[in-house]
Amino acid sequence: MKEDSICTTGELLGTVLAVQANFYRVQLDQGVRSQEGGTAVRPYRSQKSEIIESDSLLSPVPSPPPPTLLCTRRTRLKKIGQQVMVGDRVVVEEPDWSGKRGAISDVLPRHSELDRPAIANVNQILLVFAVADPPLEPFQLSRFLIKAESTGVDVILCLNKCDLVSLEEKQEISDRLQSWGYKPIFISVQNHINITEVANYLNHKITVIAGPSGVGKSSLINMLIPDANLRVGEVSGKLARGRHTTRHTELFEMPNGGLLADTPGFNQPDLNCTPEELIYYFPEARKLLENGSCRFTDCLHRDEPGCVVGDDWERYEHYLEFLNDAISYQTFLKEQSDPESTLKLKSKKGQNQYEPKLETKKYRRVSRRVQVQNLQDLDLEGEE
Ligand SMILES: Nc1nc2c(ncn2[C@@H]2O[C@H](COP(=O)(O)OP(=O)(O)OP(=O)(O)O)[C@@H](O)[C@H]2O)c(=O)[nH]1
Ligand SMILES: [Mg+2]
Ligand SMILES: [Zn+2]
Repeated sequence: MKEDSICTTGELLGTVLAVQANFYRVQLDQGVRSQEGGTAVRPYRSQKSEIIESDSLLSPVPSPPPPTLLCTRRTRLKKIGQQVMVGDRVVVEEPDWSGKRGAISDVLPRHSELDRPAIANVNQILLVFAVADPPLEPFQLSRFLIKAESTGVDVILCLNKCDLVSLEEKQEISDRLQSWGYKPIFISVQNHINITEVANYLNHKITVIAGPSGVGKSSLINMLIPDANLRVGEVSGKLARGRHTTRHTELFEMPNGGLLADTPGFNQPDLNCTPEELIYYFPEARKLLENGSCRFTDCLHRDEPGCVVGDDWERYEHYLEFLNDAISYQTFLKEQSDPESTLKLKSKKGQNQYEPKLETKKYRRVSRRVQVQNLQDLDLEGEE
């Protein structure tokens, strides 16, 4: 069947599962070939807000896993600087079925792109926290949620280890998160609670699992995908550079379709959004802004008159704190884009590049720095 479809066009579509050195592990679509750049079945689509997809009905009987080929990237793609990322939808040419090799000749447009981990076409982030052990830290949870929201892909919140708390405690957490605009799924990997429910969210999607160290991310993946064999309980956030840590990004295939990526637990995701957009990553504040607007269009919702957001919501303090971060980050970016302030221009091997200046104390010896910069400019002009 598959071979037949190749013979007619010589072209196949697949998804990049992993990048290893200069090779790309590509899982081909099930019995599907490309048709004028489109596909008959696109297994991993972006369908925001739509959780259960109707095309799961297309394959009621589990089919054998589609073939995986180790592929190189065509020189043409290298020449035009076209990168291939994990998660990319690619066109594969010249499949060698016995050697399981092929060549990537084209990359379809991405509908999303995460940078840490670097994965294209992610549909959703499954944020995993534990209700206990490690204890649920609201500020940390908030930070992860904001980071996840800022990627623009859907966010699912999953709270593991519910075997460790009472029903009342669970209810309290649930009420609190509801006021934040989230409806968490309580699970216990250990006691097999609600695992199927989580699995249903993951069908036919590319999902990245994120969350702090020790909450049970790898345990969950191992339960969902027994073949994944991820190490559990060995890696802590602080030791995450140890030799057991997975350094490369890899997508694991769910038994019923759907791809999952594990991430090493990190405890403080960086926030790098602008001060203006930050408020939109708080669902509870977003709702207030949907129902009205602030008097000033550049309102940062601190204590400006006529602000519809106000301070009457639990995470307001978090907002103010993240806002400070966002403002500092913006200042940092501005300085970076103004080479005279923090960077110096160096000429290496005939190429100009910016390097950070060693001096970090701000507002000192400005005139001297400007002088040095001018001298460097002169130097460069002299070289030309
Ligand atoms: N009580 C309880 N313990 C669990 C549960 N799920 C996982 N654990 C334990 O939690 C510990 C950490 O699990 P991991 O799966 O390694 O956690 P992780 O999120 O992958 O951690 P990092 O890889 O460091 O980011 C292990 O000792 C697991 O056995 C659960 O549902 N209940
Ligand atoms: Mg892990
Ligand atoms: Zn406002």
